[in-house]
Amino acid sequence: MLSKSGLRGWLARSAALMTLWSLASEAVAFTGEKWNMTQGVTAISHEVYKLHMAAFYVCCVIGFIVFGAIIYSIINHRRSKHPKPADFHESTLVEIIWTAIPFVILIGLAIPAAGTLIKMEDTRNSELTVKVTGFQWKWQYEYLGEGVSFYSTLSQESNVARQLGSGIDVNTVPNYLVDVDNELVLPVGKKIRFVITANDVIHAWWVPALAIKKDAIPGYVNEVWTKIDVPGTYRGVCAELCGRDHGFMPIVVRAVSEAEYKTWLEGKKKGAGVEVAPAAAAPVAAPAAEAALPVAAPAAAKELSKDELVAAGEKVYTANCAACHQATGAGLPPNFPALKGDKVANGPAEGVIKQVLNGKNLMPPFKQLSDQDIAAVASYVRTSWGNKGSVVTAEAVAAARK
Ligand code: HEC
Ligand SMILES: [Cu+2]
Repeated sequence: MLSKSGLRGWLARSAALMTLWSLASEAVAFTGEKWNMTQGVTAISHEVYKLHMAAFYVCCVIGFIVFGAIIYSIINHRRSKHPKPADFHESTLVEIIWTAIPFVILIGLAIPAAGTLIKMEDTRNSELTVKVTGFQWKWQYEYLGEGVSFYSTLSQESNVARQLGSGIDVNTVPNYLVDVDNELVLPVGKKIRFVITANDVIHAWWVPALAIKKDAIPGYVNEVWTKIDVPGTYRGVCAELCGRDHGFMPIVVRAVSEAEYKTWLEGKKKGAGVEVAPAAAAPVAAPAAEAALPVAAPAAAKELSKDELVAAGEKVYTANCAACHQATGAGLPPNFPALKGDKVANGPAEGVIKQVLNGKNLMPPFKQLSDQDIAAVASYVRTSWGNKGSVVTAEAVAAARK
């Protein structure tokens, strides 16, 4: 039969054990897929994951020992048990031990981490280089030596839904805010080098599945590399607070087989500068069969009807202009003028082309857009919301660039 105080002690000890047990199981549950860092799809990302888990378990053990000692002391050295506290102090031995142990732990963690860091920095012998440039607020990808370069902006669907008062339930938008118009397509099993920079402010290119998070700094070129093992779509975001639309410049990497990548790259080259719908690049048509067909003229050379031009322009507008001038063309006065009924939009075509190519004050230049896209967006703003301007041709834009 337990005495009253014996029972109390027993209860307290059980409570302490239960607390520790629940903490420990919490920690183990934490390592589950849902909450934990993901393992990623590259050898490096697996190493990073292992480092993360090693550090995590070291923390668990330390936590267990430290909290165990605290709880043990609270229970066993409480005042009701020891009304007169011990009054020892200073112990050289204890101080040496509690300095040496953390030192050993830190070195033990630093050695494997340094090994992985050195591997991450080694961009030698890459088979393909992609230049990544951060813009406010989009990414540009340039396949060096291939003549392929394009911008990757927030998908239209997300962009429309995110506008104030869009009335769209964002839960119905697939991949809301983590989807783009043009994905970065990469081959699996190849060492790919990225050179990362920015055109305006500091951004950071972050794709967790590849264990890459690298600052994109104007005037500097940072290097990093990857070799993706598993085909798939991997999403990331800009990881450096880069201004108002920082949250709206996601990254989508689509890793495909070597053959698929080649087909896609060829498709991009044919459409040089013009957006190629992913369907055109999909590996449905075997390359051989495609070669037998007459080569389609690049989309840029195709004459668009006025309606097609304006429809294309609306897309360019939503992606590039609506943030400031608003989807309704009403702008956000006083800083961002309305284009509805605006004298520049309704004036000579030249004026709009120049405005878009060169920007002005708070408006950035958009010369990175293709002639076709600028012609389309200029036509759109000149003919929408009751504006009475003329449509603009790609030739007029090309002429204005000179
Ligand atoms: C970052 C915000 C921003 C974006 C994005 C932007 N603009 Fe502007 N835009 C401005 C500002 C600010 C002005 C006024 C410039 C000034 O005169 O100081 C302006 C002026 C204009 C004007 C002349 C209007 C007037 O009365 O001065 C046109 C036309 C125009 N923008 C078209 C566009 C088009 C087309 C796009 C997309 C390709 C675009 N803008 C994207 C901020 C922006
Ligand atoms: Cu950014």
